[in-house]
Amino acid sequence: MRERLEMLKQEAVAAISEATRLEELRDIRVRYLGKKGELTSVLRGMGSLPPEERPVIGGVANEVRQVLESRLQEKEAWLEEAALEERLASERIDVTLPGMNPATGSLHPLNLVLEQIEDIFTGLGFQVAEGPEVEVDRYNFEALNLPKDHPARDMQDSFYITPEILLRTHTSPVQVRVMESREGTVPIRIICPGKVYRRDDDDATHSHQFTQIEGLMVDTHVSMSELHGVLLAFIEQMFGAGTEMRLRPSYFPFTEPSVEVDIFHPEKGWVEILGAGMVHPRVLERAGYDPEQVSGFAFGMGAERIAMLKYGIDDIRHFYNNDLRFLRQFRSE
Ligand code: FA5
Repeated sequence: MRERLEMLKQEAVAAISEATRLEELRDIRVRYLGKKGELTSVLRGMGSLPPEERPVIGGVANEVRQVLESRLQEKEAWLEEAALEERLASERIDVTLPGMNPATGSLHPLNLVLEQIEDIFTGLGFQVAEGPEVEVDRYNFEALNLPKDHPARDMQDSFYITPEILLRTHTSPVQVRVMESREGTVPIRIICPGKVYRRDDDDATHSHQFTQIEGLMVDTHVSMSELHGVLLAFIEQMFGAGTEMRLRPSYFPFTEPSVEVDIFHPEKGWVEILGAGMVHPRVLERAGYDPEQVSGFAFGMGAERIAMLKYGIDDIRHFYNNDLRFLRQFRSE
């Protein structure tokens, strides 16, 4: 039995020293020292020994167990250390290598301008509202004092989906939607940015799809001078203090009086940027407001026109072509 133990020890020690992975050590431990391991099974056979030999063999077996334990532990520590070294070597980072520059995107110039416009108007106490791009005729025209046979419908050539549904031709229907939702209460101060669609022929300054920002203020004593003041505050913040603005008489069925607003551009001269006016009493009335009690102004500006003036862009089609050479010029860094 002593020889068996001796052999077992040699075998196990050799296996431990040959092991190259921690899992192998775990298997060796189970094989020799585990409950069903070989050393245990040798010890189980001790019952058949004469009583005087049992302590001697027991001592030898214990010694074998201790030797194997300590060899296993040593090897385990060594393998762990080696694994750590290997990981450190493979994960080494060279902090002196030049960095990689991730490609960053930037805001589209139109969004850049829309954000600035929203910032300016929220600073003046306006809230941002939204409305659908697919609109019903009633909101796009009728509630704006443009009945079906009104000649001024020709001012905005439309994309109809059905006789009653169309792509909105301007953001003015949002005026009506907001007034209806406020149910006769004041004050209302909103702007509404969004896409609009017209059967216009595309050229350097016109597009069949473009962006408008509607503005609406309704309160007990709103007059043309408030409209003038708000627009001038906007224009000076957008184009710089001292920028000149002029109001030209114009016509919109939903405002009375109506104006068109131009600003003076050092190279282009006077340029129209928006239409505006005092909300027509009939529009107020249809949206649930008493024109004897409240009044309001409204305006609708073309965002592309503003961006073109601000950044010196000569063709509206640049906004929609996704040419990176154009878009990269608006990176803010
Ligand atoms: C309107 O659309 C009115 N709803 C504006 C309004 C609102 C007036 C509230 C009164 C009260 P107009 O059709 O003029 O008006 O368009 C307004 C602005 O949109 C124009 O000044 C111009 O800047 C821009 N715009 C008009 N048509 C085009 C187009 N095809 N391409 C690009 N911008 C356009």
